[in-house]
Amino acid sequence: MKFGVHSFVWNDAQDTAAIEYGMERARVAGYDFFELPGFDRKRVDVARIAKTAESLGIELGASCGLAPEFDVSSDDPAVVAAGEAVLNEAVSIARDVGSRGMSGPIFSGHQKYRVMPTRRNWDTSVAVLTRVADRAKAAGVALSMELVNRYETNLMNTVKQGLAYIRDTGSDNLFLHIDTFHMNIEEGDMGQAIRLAGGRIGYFHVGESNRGYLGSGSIDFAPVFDALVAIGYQKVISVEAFNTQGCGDWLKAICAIWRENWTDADAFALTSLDFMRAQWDEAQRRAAAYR
Ligand SMILES: [Mn+2]
Repeated sequence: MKFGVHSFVWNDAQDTAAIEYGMERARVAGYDFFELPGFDRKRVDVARIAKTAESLGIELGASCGLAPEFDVSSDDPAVVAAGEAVLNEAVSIARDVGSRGMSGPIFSGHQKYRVMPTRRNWDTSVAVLTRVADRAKAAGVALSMELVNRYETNLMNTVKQGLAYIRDTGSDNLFLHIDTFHMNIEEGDMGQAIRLAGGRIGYFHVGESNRGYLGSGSIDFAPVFDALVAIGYQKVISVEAFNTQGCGDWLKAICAIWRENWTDADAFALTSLDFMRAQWDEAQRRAAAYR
């Protein structure tokens, strides 16, 4: 299993130096995979970070979220077009850093909505992601939509809804990016949700219920890892967490990062990798007893 870590564990990853620092610390901690957030290509030397990743022997993954002015489910066609352009740029960055995938909450604005989603919002979003998934396929990039909780989108929050959305696109290059922090709010049974998603899982985030140290919250991870083993999941499992320096003010507000859950990023990275490896190994051993 490939284990990854989000760049926000160390910093906001918005320039070349910040990204290289995070990548190096991730490699030292023992990770195989490093997740990048969306960034402005003018501030980041994309070719250089691709080369650095290669020399460190760490795989890069790309992700992004959409601010309200780039909401691809909007009723305003100008906002939808702006959002589609952001997604196309994110796919091209993913290709150029050598990432095999691009993930994140990319099907709507990443925000707390105060209105019900409409059929038109859904259809608008589906039409955009159908096109973006096609372009991503041509670029060799698999597109994964992160199912986030009700406070961060209104369009869909569960695996069942995500699968219906993928069916509506008809795409074979659109997958689900699922996250234990969000599932803990939205799914009645995380193991069943993972089994339902099955081969459509493109990317997986491990986050504790309080976004703090893994094991310090209320999530029961054993059924989660049992389900990942049961479906034969073979992609990447990444820990996602933020410190208050780890993301900009906009994302801090969206994700309600109001206090430090931990301060030593390197220690957080090390213990998270140990935790995920132990959970994975224990799930393998439990499964082996019934083979
Ligand atoms: Mn996540």
